[in-house]
Amino acid sequence: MAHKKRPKNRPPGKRSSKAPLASAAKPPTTPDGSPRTTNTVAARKTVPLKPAAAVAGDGAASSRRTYLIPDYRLERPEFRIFVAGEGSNLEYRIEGDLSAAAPPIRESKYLSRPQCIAIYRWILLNRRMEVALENLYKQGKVVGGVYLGLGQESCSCASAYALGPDDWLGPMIRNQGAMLVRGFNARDIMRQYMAKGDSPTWGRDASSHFGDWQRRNVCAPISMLGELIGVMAGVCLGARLQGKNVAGLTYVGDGGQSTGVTYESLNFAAVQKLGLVLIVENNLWGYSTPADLQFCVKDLAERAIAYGIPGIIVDGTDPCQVYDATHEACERARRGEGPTLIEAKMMRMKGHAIHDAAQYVPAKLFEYWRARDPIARFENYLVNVKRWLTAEENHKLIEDVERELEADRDAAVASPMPDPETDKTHQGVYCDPSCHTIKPKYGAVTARVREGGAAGPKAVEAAVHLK
Ligand SMILES: Cc1ncc(C[n+]2csc(CCOP(=O)(O)OP(=O)(O)O)c2C)c(N)n1
Ligand SMILES: [Mg+2]
Repeated sequence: MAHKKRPKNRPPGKRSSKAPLASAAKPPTTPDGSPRTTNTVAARKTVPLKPAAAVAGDGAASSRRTYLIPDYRLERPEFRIFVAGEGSNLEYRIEGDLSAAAPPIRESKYLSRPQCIAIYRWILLNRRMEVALENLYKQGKVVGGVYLGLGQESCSCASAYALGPDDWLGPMIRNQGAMLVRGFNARDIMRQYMAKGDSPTWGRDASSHFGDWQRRNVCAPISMLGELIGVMAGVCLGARLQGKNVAGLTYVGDGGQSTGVTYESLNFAAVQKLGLVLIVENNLWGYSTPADLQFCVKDLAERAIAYGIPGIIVDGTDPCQVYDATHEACERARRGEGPTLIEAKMMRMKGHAIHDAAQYVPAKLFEYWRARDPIARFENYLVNVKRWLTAEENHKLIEDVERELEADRDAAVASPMPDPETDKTHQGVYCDPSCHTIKPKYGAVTARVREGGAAGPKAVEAAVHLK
């Protein structure tokens, strides 16, 4: 890791007054009053997000530093997956303590009762829609594959819920819950999977590969892992050129974050102080590769240190933690203070796609995360812990979601396939100057014209390039 330069006028060993006093080297000591489970740790006090700043030691140890990465989790599981056996007996095994009871939901600093209930509803709808999609696939009605976010619904829904009307979303294929929150309906998502003629892309593309840059501020998912990060950084830059700082929320997996474009895009966003909010969805698997074979850092949030931006860890199955971290990151983005990296730890509870039975995953790992199911835990929180929903209200809410979903599914199934006579699938692939105008969304574009006008590179730059 590159060493930070010491400000010229500060003697070695003197701590910067800007450096946070809390050191990551010290274990957290302040319980927040939440009940503990066996390996539940007291949550560190949440602190306003600042770039992961170095805390230098004194005297001779001044070259050693530790960094502050807030961790909102109420549980820090310690286990590792490793390869064992040989030849055809090769398998993944798991080592560590998997016996702890599930942690409680962490109380949100910002969410009100109706907001929590709204998020709960989105999470339920997300889950029920994916169950319906799985059934449609098994009935042979889906064209192509189905990619599910089972176990990750809290992360998708609660993060998108933190966006404001002028902010932007760049979902990945597992973030269908985020698309629901941003205003797409389950009917359209199901039509899209079945390649129906009235689906958002008229049957031209499969799965959740569609967006809406005109009304909902949503960029379509991009399959090439990491590429959305640069696109969302560009969205934030575009808005900035129009005089507005917006938050651009996107996601990348534990596997996808290893790509070069992740580094390039995040570094660009950091240097330009763009409002990118990147959630690294560490769901422990990238295809059949366990996270332990994908990277060596303990927590992916640590990567933020190298970009000079805030990094934060949340339990991705806890909607309150996800919301709080995303909300804080979005506020930072809107203040023009730059990007944030949020690592959401959770588990992909299905295979990579519906055709993958995930037999390579140790059964004990599924058991462990099944006990941390986002819906069951949030339901318990709302009904039994906070008493914000009575059993009857909860029952009614679930019934409403199911009724809505069934109507959406029936309508999607009844939708026509693309009609060869009026087929639109070949349209809208390329823009030509006559097809539409793209107007600035937030204001007139203002770009600084450098001295001497835009008449080519300065002599000194040209000289550098010619070397
Ligand atoms: C640049 C790039 N390399 C490889 C792939 C093929 N690929 C698609 S999904 C995937 C695994 C992704 O794992 P992860 O990023 O952890 O996301 P998850 O599926 O777990 O949500 C791979 C390797 C791709 N789409 N893009
Ligand atoms: Mg993954």
